[in-house]
Amino acid sequence: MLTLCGFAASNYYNKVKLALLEKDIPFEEELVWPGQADKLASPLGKVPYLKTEAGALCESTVILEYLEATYPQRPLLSRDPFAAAKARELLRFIELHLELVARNLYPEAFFGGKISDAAKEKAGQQLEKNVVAFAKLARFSPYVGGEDFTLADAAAAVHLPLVSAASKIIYGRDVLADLPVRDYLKGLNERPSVQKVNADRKANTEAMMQRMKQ
Ligand SMILES: N[C@@H](CCC(=O)N[C@@H](CS)C(=O)NCC(=O)O)C(=O)O
Repeated sequence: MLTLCGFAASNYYNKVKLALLEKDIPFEEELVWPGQADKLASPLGKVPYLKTEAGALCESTVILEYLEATYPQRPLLSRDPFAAAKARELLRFIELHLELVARNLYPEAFFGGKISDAAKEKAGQQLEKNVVAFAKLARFSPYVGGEDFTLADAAAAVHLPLVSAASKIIYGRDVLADLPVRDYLKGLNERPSVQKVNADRKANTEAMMQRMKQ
């Protein structure tokens, strides 16, 4: 049995959870808060990490690739190498060029902290540029890469809402406003996997906020 370790308020955790649910792979969840990670399983102390019979794995995209290679059912990557590479390309853009840049804003946007004006300006400039590039790759027809739900959607479903929310709070403008992200997310919300991930996220976010207050 696979065990997904982390907490359900985490977007990276939810990316993996969504793929597990979409592929209908049996798994258990183990609640691991920041600072509690097993450093042998995840040397940087980050979540998620996945415990498998062969050992533990960290880094969410590596875990997705492992799941895809190990469980061919309900594929989330095309068998066509080029189409599969295009999905990976989108996934990389979403997590590296959008989420990771927007992440600089989270301490102030979501956690009551403060970031410098210089940091806001730098992230803002990078986001503007990267969103234009992302828009050239994304299709939203109806999935982010085209007709099929892929690993790129597992990332988009959890990362894009945070990019929108953080930019709206910090700049007063959603950097993704010119893309059909809202309708796309609405469509995804019809999937039981996405509904489950979102319901668990909401419950866990409340628990996380309580925990941070204490
Ligand atoms: N590149 C990592 C990022 C994971 C990540 O940043 N996880 C956050 C939670 S969303 C975390 O564990 N933060 C705690 C820390 O960095 O100590 C992945 O894709 O798994």
